[in-house]
Amino acid sequence: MYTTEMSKNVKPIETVEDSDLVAAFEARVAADEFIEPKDWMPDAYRKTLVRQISQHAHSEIVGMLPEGNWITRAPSLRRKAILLAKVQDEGGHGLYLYCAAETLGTSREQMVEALHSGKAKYSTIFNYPTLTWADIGAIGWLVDGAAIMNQVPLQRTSYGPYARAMVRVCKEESFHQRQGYEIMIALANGTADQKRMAQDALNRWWWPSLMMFGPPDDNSPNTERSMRWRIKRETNDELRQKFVDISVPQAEFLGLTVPDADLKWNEAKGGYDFGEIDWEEFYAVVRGEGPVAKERMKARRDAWDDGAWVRDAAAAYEAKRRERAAA
Ligand code: FAQ
Repeated sequence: MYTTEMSKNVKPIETVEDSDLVAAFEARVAADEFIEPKDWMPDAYRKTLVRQISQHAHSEIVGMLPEGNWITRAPSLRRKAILLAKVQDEGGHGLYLYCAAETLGTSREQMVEALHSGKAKYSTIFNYPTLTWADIGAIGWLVDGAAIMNQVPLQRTSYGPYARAMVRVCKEESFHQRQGYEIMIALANGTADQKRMAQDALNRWWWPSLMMFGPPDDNSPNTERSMRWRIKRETNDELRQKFVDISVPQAEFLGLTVPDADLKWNEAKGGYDFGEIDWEEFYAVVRGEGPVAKERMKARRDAWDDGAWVRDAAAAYEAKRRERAAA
């Protein structure tokens, strides 16, 4: 995998980089200053950011597929217009994020190539199929809900361009979450069949949504360093717990049942205890064995190939423009 290969090349910063520069960098991070593209930064910080931001960008772009698939089948003009706008927003998020990663010295072509060759990751959640209209509600409610939980702290991530991209992304994600929850409200209060559909979607999306936050902290190789460098501001488990605590009352309001027999309010911790996540499933999906992983990658590769003429035309236009300017 592209990101793992990169991290294999990470040299121990204390031994290979000027310790004064590292100390000055760490002091700036500790003082909550933003690090900007032209500032000195440890090689491992740059690589971690490229890994995380490019993975995030790929997730937004691949994430357009499960919902894009429903635009032509949305049940009304209003729902169609909203879904179209949402899917376009996700495309925009991918573009801001690719731009943020490019400021670290990697090209968009390199990132896209890493995705298409299977070396780069994207979120596990987008490897599950959208079987019914209720899945569009569940994605907005739970997937965008989980994305917001993870991304609100990223507005304060230590790398300036990533933090600033996140401010706009979070505003849009918040609309996405509401539109999904509103679909769920309509279905949960609709006919018995519609309510069953909503419950079925919750049953299928609940556990994969919890997996979006990544492996448990004690099995998360990147968390410790990313927390120290304030790339991540909260750990995977902290965010997952917050997500459960917010989402369970929302499910209750809908009159739906969270598919977890072990779910129980824990007064002492002020949060819910919940059942064990199927980590084998998570790692299988990370390895590219998700239910619709092949279909997702094929769609992305085909879109890239189909767009070749646009890239060629843009490059030819730019070459002519430069020729004219030089003449
Ligand atoms: N899927 O050491 P950690 C969205 C990998 S956006 C796949 O804990 P880290 C919007 C991880 O890369 C959703 N791989 O890693 C939307 C690492 O492998 P590596 C995306 C995963 O980076 C909504 C290894 O496991 N959001 O949904 C996953 O410290 C609706 C070990 O993990 C972001 O990307 C996973 N779920 O923490 C769009 C947010 N989890 O690279 C359309 C930014 C972990 O070392 C429709 N990213 N891995 O080989 C982050 O916050 C972090 O990167 C985490 C992972 C929390 C995802």
